[in-house]
Amino acid sequence: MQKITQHLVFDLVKKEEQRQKEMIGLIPSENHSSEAVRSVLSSCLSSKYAEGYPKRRYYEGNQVIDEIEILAQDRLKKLFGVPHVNVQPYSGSPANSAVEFALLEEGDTMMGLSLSSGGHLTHGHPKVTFSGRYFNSVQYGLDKNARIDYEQVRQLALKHKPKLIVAGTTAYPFILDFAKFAEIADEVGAYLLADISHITGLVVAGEHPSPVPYAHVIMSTTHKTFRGPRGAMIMVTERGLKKDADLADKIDKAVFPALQGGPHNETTASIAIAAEEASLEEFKTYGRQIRKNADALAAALQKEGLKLVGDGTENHLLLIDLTPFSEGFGTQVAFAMDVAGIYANRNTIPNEPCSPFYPSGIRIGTPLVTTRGMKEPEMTKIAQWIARVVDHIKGEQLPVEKEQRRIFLKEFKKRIVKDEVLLKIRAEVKEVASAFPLFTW
Ligand code: DSN
Repeated sequence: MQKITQHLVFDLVKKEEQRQKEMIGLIPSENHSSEAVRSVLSSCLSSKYAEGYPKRRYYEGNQVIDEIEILAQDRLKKLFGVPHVNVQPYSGSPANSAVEFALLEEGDTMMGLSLSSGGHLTHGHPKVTFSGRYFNSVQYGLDKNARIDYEQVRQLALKHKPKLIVAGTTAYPFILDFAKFAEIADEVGAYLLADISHITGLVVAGEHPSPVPYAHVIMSTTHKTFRGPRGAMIMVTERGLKKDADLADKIDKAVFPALQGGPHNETTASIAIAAEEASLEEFKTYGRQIRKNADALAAALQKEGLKLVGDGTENHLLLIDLTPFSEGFGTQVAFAMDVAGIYANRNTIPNEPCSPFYPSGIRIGTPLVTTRGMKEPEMTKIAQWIARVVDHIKGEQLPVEKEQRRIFLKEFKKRIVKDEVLLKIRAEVKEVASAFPLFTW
């Protein structure tokens, strides 16, 4: 008889849980979710096929699933004040692809913030993505203060007459001016899609202006600041229905049957739970603390002598500019921080002088640590640890030649996992982090 080795997987899950508890997570797009959200994810709901929409399914036995999906839709409609929500997209990229598929024909023009300026692949990144290959993609960028260049957006829109403008970011530390985007979209008759995946929790908590009065369609993942399961939702606003009475129907048909099959009911149910959690007063406190922590972290990093893109943050996210140390230093710093017990990701900075593969920045954010209950004093400690890591490896220059870089980084990685200074910081991080459960709200 074949030996059952399921315990190997369970052991690895435990190991990952331990890693998360002992380390400090600063990836701004990640979050820990509540016990309720997580328990529904492993329920019997995943055993059911429910292709279609409530009351219009292609499989029998969906009476309860219908109730669940309607509950999720109703809670989100109320929370955001929108007339239509689709909760079936598997995640953010499929959701943006569905919006694009619904609103554009092949070859139509769309506009989005370029990836290197803090946009997203699905916002029209050329050549390698669906949005960049099947549509005529025009990318806008930032001004000299690292903020979205709204005048450039306007000029490009007037010139290229896009059918769709995307307002959304993944590495941008400032408030998005949805009113300005709407003004430009109206001027050229374009649909405005707000991709608020990173900031949904801040919008709900009143810590970032809402796109609801301005956008026609709003897309968000549900696992970032919203703190739900890995999934996504597409909302159609009153303004959207006014522009196009068929908008909701177009979006629904693009999600299913155009791009997806059966919805993940367990995800739908946990989105319903997350929507209720987000409607509570505590969630406002959570959003406020994300912001306070981000400001505290920014101030402490600057006090340690580290440079931030835009000199700080207006949301949950910060970009450390490492060019004062060396160009392309982000990779080494991200590796070394990970050894020191703090995980983040390397990222390009505006006008990146090196390359997207060896960028000069580190992207960090406060949603994860705030969910754990950390506050301003911990932000000061985190900034000091990061500064110690950077100071310790600051001579580790990336070679110029491509093959040399690969060899250097391989050697560097091998060397730093045993580095005593970094391992000492790791022990300090572990002591502090272990005192904070993963989810405290
Ligand atoms: N991968 C996400 C992020 O890290 O920002 C965006 O989809």
